[in-house]
Amino acid sequence: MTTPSPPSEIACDIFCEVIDNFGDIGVCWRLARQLAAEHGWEVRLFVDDLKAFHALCRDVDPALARQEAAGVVIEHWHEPSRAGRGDSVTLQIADVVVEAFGCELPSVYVAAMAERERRPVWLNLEYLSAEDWVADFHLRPSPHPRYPLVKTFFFPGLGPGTGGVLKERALDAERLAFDRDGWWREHVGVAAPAAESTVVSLFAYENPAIDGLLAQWRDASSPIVLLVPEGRISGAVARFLGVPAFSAGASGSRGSLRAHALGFVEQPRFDALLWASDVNFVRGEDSFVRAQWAQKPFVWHIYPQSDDAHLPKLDAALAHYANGLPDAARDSVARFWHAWNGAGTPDWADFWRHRPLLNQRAADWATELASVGDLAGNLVRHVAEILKTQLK
Ligand code: TRH
Repeated sequence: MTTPSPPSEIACDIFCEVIDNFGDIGVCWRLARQLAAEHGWEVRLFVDDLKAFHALCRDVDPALARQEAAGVVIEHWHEPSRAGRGDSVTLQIADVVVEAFGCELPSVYVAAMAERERRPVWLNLEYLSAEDWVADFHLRPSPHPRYPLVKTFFFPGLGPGTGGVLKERALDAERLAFDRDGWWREHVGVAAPAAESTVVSLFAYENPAIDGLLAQWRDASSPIVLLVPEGRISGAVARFLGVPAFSAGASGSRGSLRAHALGFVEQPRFDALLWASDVNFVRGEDSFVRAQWAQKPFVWHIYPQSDDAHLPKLDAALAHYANGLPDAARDSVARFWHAWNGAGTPDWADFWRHRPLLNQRAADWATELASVGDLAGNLVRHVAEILKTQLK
């Protein structure tokens, strides 16, 4: 019997089902690009909703069954029983199979995985949670009930012992080289605001707390400049400004508040919005992570779940992020985040009076988070270990 040699180039298939919004494809697309660009993997990304994908990458044509972008092969995954163009005989099975967020792999694909000479490394990439239990469950194996296959849970997280979160190698260098003035002229069409203004970016779901917050910004003692990417909260901003819509290119003022609506940009350009602002309102999973790498104070609108299952996750994130702050500032961040997520009324002045501490904490926290290692690198290391043991 011949011993299979290690693959010279790792082939990886990532399966992504878009539940809603942009987070599922946002995370998968970022991971796929990073595995291809930084680790030299041959990546295929199977996605069931190419329209959501097109918003993040304009090169993706929703009409095509198969295409390539940023060094990643993209397959429109439209038939649940099939994956890719092959049938069950010619189906190509990758060395590494990533099932994102518990989506169900096509049954023919799983059957073919079991028949492959060298069994693929099968990972279930879970949603990010900062809760303590995550470290215990990260990398736990789950044997398949029928096939000789083992699926391993890969848990992103904010603490040691988890899979970490995605971070590109060049991200910090790009942030440090960021041309703020140029960005303002190109993307907002005005000069960058003077230092006495506070620039707020607002990426959020519909939120009943927004009306009160907009009123506080209107009445603020110094200028507030609000940047609103077109999306689910735009309608509320339009109502506050008394205009029919707040779409890309629009702007309006009330009192101390000046608001600009921005178009939805491709994913690699999203970070610049965070770098251009003094405080970032973010949501879901991927923008929440990017706000942490931006090293600016931020407010998280967590993805709401039934039975308020998201609230312990919000508190778990706070326990990490706000941990290094003095008590008064920590309590104020917690109050503001809770209020933005439905518990209480946000008090902007109470939150923003801690600005210097929040700036410092944002930088310190990014260093702490980086010590967990970036998710793509952690995943590649795990796969290398498994492949090594398979060869023994
Ligand atoms: O869009 P989100 O709310 O995504 C999700 C989904 O709802 C998902 O089902 C849920 O499970 C998950 O959250 C927790 O938020 P998120 O994760 O921040 O994804 C938004 C993506 O959109 C992110 O990759 C940044 C990107 N983006 C751009 O590329 N350009 C833009 O202009 C903006 C505003 C965002």
